[in-house]
Order: sequence, then C-alpha cells, then structure tokens
Amino acid sequence: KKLVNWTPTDIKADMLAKYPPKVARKRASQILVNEALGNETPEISANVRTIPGIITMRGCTYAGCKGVILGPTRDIVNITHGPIGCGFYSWLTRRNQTDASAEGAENFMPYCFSTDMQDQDIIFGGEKKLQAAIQEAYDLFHPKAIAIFATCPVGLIGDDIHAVARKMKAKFGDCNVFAFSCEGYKGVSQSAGHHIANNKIFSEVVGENDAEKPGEFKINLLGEYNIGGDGFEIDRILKKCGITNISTFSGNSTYDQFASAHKADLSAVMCHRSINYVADMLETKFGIPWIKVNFIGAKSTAKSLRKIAEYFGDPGLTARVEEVIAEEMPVVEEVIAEIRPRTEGKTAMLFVGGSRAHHYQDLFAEMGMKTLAAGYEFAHRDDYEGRHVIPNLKVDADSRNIEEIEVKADEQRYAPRKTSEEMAKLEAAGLKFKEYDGLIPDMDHQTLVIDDLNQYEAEKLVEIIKPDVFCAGIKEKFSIQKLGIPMKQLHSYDSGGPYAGFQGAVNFYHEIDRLVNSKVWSYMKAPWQENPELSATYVWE
Ligand code: CFN
Ligand code: HCA
Repeated sequence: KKLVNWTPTDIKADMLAKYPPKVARKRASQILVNEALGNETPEISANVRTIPGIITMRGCTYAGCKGVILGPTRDIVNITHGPIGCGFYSWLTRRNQTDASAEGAENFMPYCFSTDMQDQDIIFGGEKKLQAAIQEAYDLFHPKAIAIFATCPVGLIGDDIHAVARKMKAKFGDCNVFAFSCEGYKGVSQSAGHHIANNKIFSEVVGENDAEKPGEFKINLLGEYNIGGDGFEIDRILKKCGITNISTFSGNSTYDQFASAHKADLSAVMCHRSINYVADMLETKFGIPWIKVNFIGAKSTAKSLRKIAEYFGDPGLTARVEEVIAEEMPVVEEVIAEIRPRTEGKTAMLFVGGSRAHHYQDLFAEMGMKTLAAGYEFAHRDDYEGRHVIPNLKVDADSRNIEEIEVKADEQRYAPRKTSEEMAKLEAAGLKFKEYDGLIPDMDHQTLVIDDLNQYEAEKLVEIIKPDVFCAGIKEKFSIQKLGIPMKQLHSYDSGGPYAGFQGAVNFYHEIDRLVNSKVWSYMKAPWQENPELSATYVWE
C-alpha cells in the first residue's frame, strides 16, 4: 500500500508493530479508531500507568499539585520540600500570569521557595530543614498561608511533612500551614496531584470566610489557570456582561477566593479533568450547582456566556450577554474571513494534558481546520467519553492512598460505560446525569484518538500523516520541528496568548495562520526525506 492510502486502522497497526506483544496489547487499548455514535462511544483505556521504558509525554503528581493547582495562587508561600530541580522547573514555566496591582496586594509568585535538599538530608532526614524554611518564610513575609509540597525523595525517606506543618501552624497562630503528600511517583500522572491539591484546599480553606461577596450573578470559575493571560480575557468578558467572578480555581487567585468559594451561586467548570470533583463537592456540601463551560473558541465563548445567563434566567442579564456577544463577534468574524482562505482544509493534531486536546478543536474548526488525531496525556474515561453521574462524594483529603482516591472517585462518578438504554433506566431510577461533551463523540469518524501518546508514536503519526500543525508541549516541540512540521505549544502557548475568549480567538487565528503558512518549514528536510532507506521500513505489507 502507498502511504497516502493508509487508513487509520493501518496506522494503528503500524504504530503497534514494533512493540513486544504484551506492550502492543496494552497500547492497543489506548489507541482508538473513532467510530463514535452519539453517546455510545467506543471504549478507551485511560488513566493507567505508563509502561516503563516508554518515553511518555506525561508529567508527575508533584507537577499536578504544586505547579498546576497551587502555583497560580499569588498569596500563598509555596515551599517545595526536595532537591532544587523540582522547585525550579515548576517555577512559572507554565506561564500562569497574575495581577497583583491592587495596593498592598501580596504576590509570592516571582519567588521559587525550596528546601534545596542535599545528600545529608536524605541520610539524616529533612524535617529540621523544612521547619527552618517555614520559619524563614514566615519571618520574611508574614503570609496568610504556607503550603509544603513533598517530592519523591521526601516520600522515600518518610519525612512527616504534615506533623511539621501542624506544629508550625500552632506556633504561628496567624498563618495557615498545610502540606501536600504529592510525591512525584504517586498515582499515574499529574491527575493524582490535582486530586491531592484540590481535596486539601477544599477541606482546609473553602468555607473559611463567610462574609457575603458584593455583586450580582456570582460564580466560581473552576479549572481556569490564567495561562498566557486566558483568565484576564475571560474576566474582562464576564465583567462586561455583569457576571461577578468571586473565585477562580486557581488562575490569578488569592487564598481568600478559595475561602469564599461557597458564597457563589453557581460554579462554571472550564477544565473538567483537573477539578470536576471540586464542583461536585461544592454542590454536595454547599448546594452550589455547576455547569460545564468552554471559553476556548469564539463560538464556545458565546455559548458558555448564554449557558450562564440561562442558569440565572434573568432577562436583564440575558440581554446584556447578547449585547456583549454582538459587540465582540464582528472583530472575530472579520479576522476569520481574512485568514480562513489560507487555513481552510489544513490539518492538525493535538496531544495535550487533560482538556485542551478537546477544547482547542473548536478553535481549529472555526478556521476550517480538521483535527485528524488527538488525545490526552492523563485524562480519565469521562473526559474521553463525556457525561457522568453525580456522586455523593465524601472528602477524603487525609487518605495517603491517592491511587485509591482516584479510582474510587471515578467509580462513583463514572461506572462502566453504559448504553442509552441503561442510561435511561438509571435516569428513571432517579440518578441524575450531568452532561458534558467528551472528546471522542466530538471528533469525526475515522480520526485517531490516542491516550498517553509517546515519543515513538508521535514520530510515526507525523511521518505518515504529515499534519499542517502538531500541538503538544515542550518535550515534543523540537523533535516535531526537526521533522519539518510546525509545532505549537498548547500548554505554555510558547510566548503567546491569551487564546481564550473573543480576543484570544483572534490571537490564535493569527498565530496558526502564520505557522501553517510559513515558508520556513518547507526548507526543513525531515529524516525520511533525507534518508530514503528509513521510509522503506514503513511500507505496509
Ligand atoms: S493549564 Fe490545564 S487545562 S489544568 Fe491540566 S488538564 Fe496541565 S498544565 Mo499543561 S496545559 Fe494542560 Fe489541561 Fe486542565 Fe495545563 S491540557 S497539561 S494538568 N493542563
Ligand atoms: C506539567 C506542566 C505542563 C508541562 C508542559 C509541557 C505545563 O504538567 O508538568 O510539557 O510543555 O503546562 O506547564 O503541563
């Protein structure tokens, strides 16, 4: 067969061909040729351990806890208890932005706090050093809260970070000190770290400040981290509509926003993967309902604003939202009209985290671009398949067994895949289902959906399909570019952004237009172009 005639099934078979049988079997369950039919999606294996030896795109539990969830909060001193590299590489590389311009506002984000563990700390224990670090941070800054994050060696030597935190909290009296057992090796991926961070924030901080928050139509914006200023753009739009965002988890957030989250009327969930259980817990404990939103893509932004207005059912708000959409859309449409002739029909691949591989397909669709293959690094089956059961989640913040928490939470909210008939039966029995879209049903038939893509498979895909743009993270960036394919980081946005909301969409259209139409890539010679023997090994037999 000629490469151009390959079907997605051929490509899957080719990607698996080099693996030993056991590995091939496991990877086969994580690579899916999409044949989704409405809600009856084919099953994909997700949130399972990466096979040792495979160069995964995933990050670690510490990254998910410290970097992702707590990193974007500006007035908590975050101390990494571990070797300096862990603190350093999770220090603003995610490009989470903050605005502490209000007078007297605290902002510790420009600092990288770490105990800088050395060999002797590993041998004799690091608790004393941690205690000294907490004391030093307190004396220097007098923050309202100090958070401690465990790295791999801390778990291995058994430092009791929680005991140290309790002791220092009692000593200070006016500073909340809490610790996260988020050792990098725990769980399967970043996702376990999100869980550890969110459970603790929920049990330690949410509900602490009972003062009423001013404003109308009060919402929490859950799962928005202000990467490249996305949160600023969303806040601009919400404000213009008259919607009050009292608490973002956790882009540009403060301790008090978490403490006051129970004062909102509604939670709007942007990244479901990292926080859907907090939305559930806010609903179960405080009666705050939640809806799924997506501010990536101009149409999705308009749809999400309408969804929020619909929830409140206030004619004034509905009218204002329509006015804002009418004001913002002409600029967006003007840019689409200009760039679309150049982007129409081009192809993309998206392999990112736990929600962007899905959300960004809306932006590409607005440009007339087709997503041929996509997948998450660490999402769970509900993110792939959509919809879930509302559980009666109990906060289990103290459990050290995060794998158990993650599995339990999934079991509660997402029992094995059900047919429409089974769903109807459950619904008739009073179980409420919340709808959110899954990546699989939203993608075209005969596209490839791949969980936990690795370096080898990424190169295979690019080589065979040659997309016009490949979207992933920093570890993929240069290997893909060396294959002659434009690469856009959808984690840090390279140096760009915001890409959320209306203005963000315009930024993204320009960026992708520039990338997929740049001549520079045609000067690159990919290995298979320079070395014909290589491509000979890929011929299908
Ligand atoms: S900002 Fe979010 S949107 S929080 Fe999550 S699942 Fe990561 S850090 Mo990288 S870019 Fe990525 Fe998502 Fe939610 Fe970011 S797709 S991998 S853990 N993610
Ligand atoms: C993380 C953070 C990350 C990494 C991005 C990348 C981010 O999970 O460790 O691989 O480029 O967005 O900063 O996802």
